[in-house]
Amino acid sequence: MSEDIKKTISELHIYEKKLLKELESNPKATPEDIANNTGMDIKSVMSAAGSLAAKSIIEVDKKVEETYSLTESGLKYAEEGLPERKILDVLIDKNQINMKDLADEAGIDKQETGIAIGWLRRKNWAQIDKGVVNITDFGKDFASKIDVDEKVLDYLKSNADGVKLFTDDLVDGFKKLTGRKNILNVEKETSHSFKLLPKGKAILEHGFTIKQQATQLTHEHLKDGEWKHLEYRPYDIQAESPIKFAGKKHPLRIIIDEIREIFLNMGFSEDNGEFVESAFWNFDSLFQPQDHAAREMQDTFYLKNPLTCDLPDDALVKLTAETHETGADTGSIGWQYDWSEDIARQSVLRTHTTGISTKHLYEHEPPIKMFSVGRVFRRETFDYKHLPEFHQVEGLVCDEGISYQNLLGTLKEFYKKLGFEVRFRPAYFPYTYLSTETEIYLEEKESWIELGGAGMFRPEVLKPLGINQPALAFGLGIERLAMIRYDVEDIRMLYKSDIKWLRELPTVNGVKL
Ligand code: FA5
Repeated sequence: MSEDIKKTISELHIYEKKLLKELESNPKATPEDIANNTGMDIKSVMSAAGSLAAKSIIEVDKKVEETYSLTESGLKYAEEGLPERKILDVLIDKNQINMKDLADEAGIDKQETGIAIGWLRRKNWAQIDKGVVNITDFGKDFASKIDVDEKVLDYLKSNADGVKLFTDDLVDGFKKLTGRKNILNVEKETSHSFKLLPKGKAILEHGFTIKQQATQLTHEHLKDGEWKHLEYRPYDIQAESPIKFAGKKHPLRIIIDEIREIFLNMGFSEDNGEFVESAFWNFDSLFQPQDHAAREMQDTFYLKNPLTCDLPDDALVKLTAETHETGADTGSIGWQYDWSEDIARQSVLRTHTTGISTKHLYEHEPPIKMFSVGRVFRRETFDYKHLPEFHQVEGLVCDEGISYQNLLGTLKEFYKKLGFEVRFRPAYFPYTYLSTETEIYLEEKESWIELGGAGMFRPEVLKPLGINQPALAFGLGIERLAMIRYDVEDIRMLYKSDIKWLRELPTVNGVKL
């Protein structure tokens, strides 16, 4: 305890010490007393008190006192009577008044009549029937009686300096008046009082001296040798400080950059495609038959503008058509239907990044090692793992001797570098054989979630493109990786711009602020 107290004392600011000393000699000292006695200004006293309170050395008690007085119109009512009283005075003579004559008869402002009628009813002094105001028996009684709010008006008029407390007989009237606008003035006065806590008492018992201390070493101190004689106040390195949130990349951007770096380090080069693509590259070049379910309007966004896209050169189109129809020289019998150029010309928002792989194969000679990151679009309904617009990373390796083993090895290596352990499951894609899907286990959902599709391109894909070497390819979802990396249960969170979540996310993978 004593060591603790010594440390606390050594870290006290001179103002804190002065305040404590004042409380020692006068436990009831107000901030003003302390300011007067020590020569500190009130702001410094309050800031020292706040700091002592934060260290549980003293307690700061705040009291707000309200003083009520009459506003200008309040005073007018006190002198001339409330508008409902003026009407009542006339009603006592006449028993009833026509609504339209009310202001003139009672000598009140037209704007006041609405409020006055409201109070006449509330006080049960009058009732209104078909535009006529009639006095009640209860109202008649008040000819000689003063209502509770009128008593308070009177009281406030004779206490022009203001009233802090109302006696019991005035409380109801006061409440009634607070319900009316522009009658009462309220002045709030805040006062503070301090109380020594056990820690504060222990500090004073231990005792300390008040000496000017240096908090900073200045150029002058060093130049004139003053630094040798100065006493320095130690820093409290445990003191709380406000959390600063640094500007940073969006979590999706962080993971995309990381993915790019991993593939570049694995010797892949980067290619890019366009969001708007022909159905030819998005589907036909991938041996996806023209009546394939994925090509349906309910799965794919077809564009009006541009309505169609150009097809590549005739030889490729012809070979693709033949392969779809009969299998051409690929060893397959194709899909056995009439292939349509018009369908292939349709423009679509690309549904995956795999069209980039086929285009890349057509435009490059093996050996090829290419990756591409980009947005893809599907007519999906939102749910915790589906978005209509998301990112994929596509990968393609083509060379003599490339095998399915290389595909599994590449994917394993990629996910390992990202910090994920995945499993492979056999799958089907019209353009690959063998095919696989990678999955990861989601603890919260107690289920496996699919991360990406992959496979060896079929001859029906490669041959028309003029490729005779084997090729592996994969298309992996990026948002799903981000979900797991950032422990997000719902994929939509990534696009919500939830500022609290974004601020508190690690700036760099795994490094909390
Ligand atoms: C494809 O897109 C294939 N082109 C992958 C491929 C490439 C197979 C090359 C073979 C060779 P799939 O439709 O399964 O496959 O999508 C791949 C991944 O994208 C999914 O595993 C998932 O991680 C992600 N994904 C798919 N749909 C959505 C969606 N609506 N929202 C978010 N992520 C999605």
